Amino acid sequence: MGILFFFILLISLGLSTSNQCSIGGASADFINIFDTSRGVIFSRTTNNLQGIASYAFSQQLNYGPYFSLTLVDSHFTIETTDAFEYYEENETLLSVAITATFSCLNGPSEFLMLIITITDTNNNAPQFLPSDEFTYTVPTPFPAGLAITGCFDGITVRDIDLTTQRIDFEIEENPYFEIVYDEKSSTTKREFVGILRSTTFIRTLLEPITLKITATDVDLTGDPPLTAVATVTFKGETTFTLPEDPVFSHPFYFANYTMDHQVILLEPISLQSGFHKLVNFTLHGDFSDNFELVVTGDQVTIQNRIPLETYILRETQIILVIRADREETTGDRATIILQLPEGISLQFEQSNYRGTIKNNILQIAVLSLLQGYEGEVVNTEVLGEHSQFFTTIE
Ligand SMILES: [Ca+2]
Ligand SMILES: [Ca+2]
Repeated sequence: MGILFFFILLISLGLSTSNQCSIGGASADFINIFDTSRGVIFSRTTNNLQGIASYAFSQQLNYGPYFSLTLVDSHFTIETTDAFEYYEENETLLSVAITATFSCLNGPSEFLMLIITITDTNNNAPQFLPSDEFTYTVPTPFPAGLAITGCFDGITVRDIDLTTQRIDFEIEENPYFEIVYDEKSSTTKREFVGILRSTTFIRTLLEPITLKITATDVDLTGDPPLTAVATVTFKGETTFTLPEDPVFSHPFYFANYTMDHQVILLEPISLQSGFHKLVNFTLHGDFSDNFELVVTGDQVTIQNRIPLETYILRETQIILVIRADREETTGDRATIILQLPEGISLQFEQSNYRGTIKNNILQIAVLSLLQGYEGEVVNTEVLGEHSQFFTTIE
């Protein structure tokens, strides 16, 4: 349940049984305590010691003293001081050494060394610095995979436990951002830096987004991990916002083409988003030159510019494509299905022609076609009971 924190006190007593000056036991010792230990951590019965002449702690300590040494009524005792409450706050050493010099009732001074090893427990939760609320401005458009927090402005978490190895960061599920532990930036002891990165290209952030982030400690104590929670708010920098992509309200539009060359859309063409006066609508397709677009407000209609030729009208339908484009957008396209009128059939000007035969010559009016002959090769044929006696001349 923790990491040992060695605190060795070696007493070089130079004991001589002749002068009977000793602290009892070995001249060097190891003491194992927990970071949560308080009070007496070492006690020995001594013989003929007059007092503690001096003592010193490891020179690498920042503050202290964290332990007090006393010799009362032949009892040598070491106990924690009030400062030990803040040992993990101020120190990083996993063990501390004490050397002490004792004066004897008879004879020369004696020496002692003790090494205290402290077992770390996970008694400190991670803490976001300087507070648990962060705000970042995202200069949109922002590319994917770059740090929102920049090189020197990561999210710092402090966990003062002696054996904390790193911090596992997590962020609330969202489509834009992730957070990862950045070992390179974590150069201060006990402080761990997380960086926020974009996971996708961010075109705009119209509204601020606030997400929960967590920091969970990873240490060598074997104790359950502790987690701290903070919030981070992302605000878009609107001065560089890209225009919104135009998007048609439907992928397909249907229209009828009438015999008198009118185009009747079943519903007007419009954008469901991204409408702006700078959006440019264009028509594409094999017969796009026959038509033109008319933009009125946020609606687009289509009208005939050059009548479709007859041979085209024999088709059932033709396909046109309309595009909506604007600079710095990807644009959009929709398909217009233009239903053509029924095929135009051949029709004579008259349904009946009457002629006479005089001197074996047929006298009859010219047989003219009323419709359906434009651009077509028309074949004629004479049918009937005496058809073998007649033929047509174009
Ligand atoms: Ca901790
Ligand atoms: Ca601890």
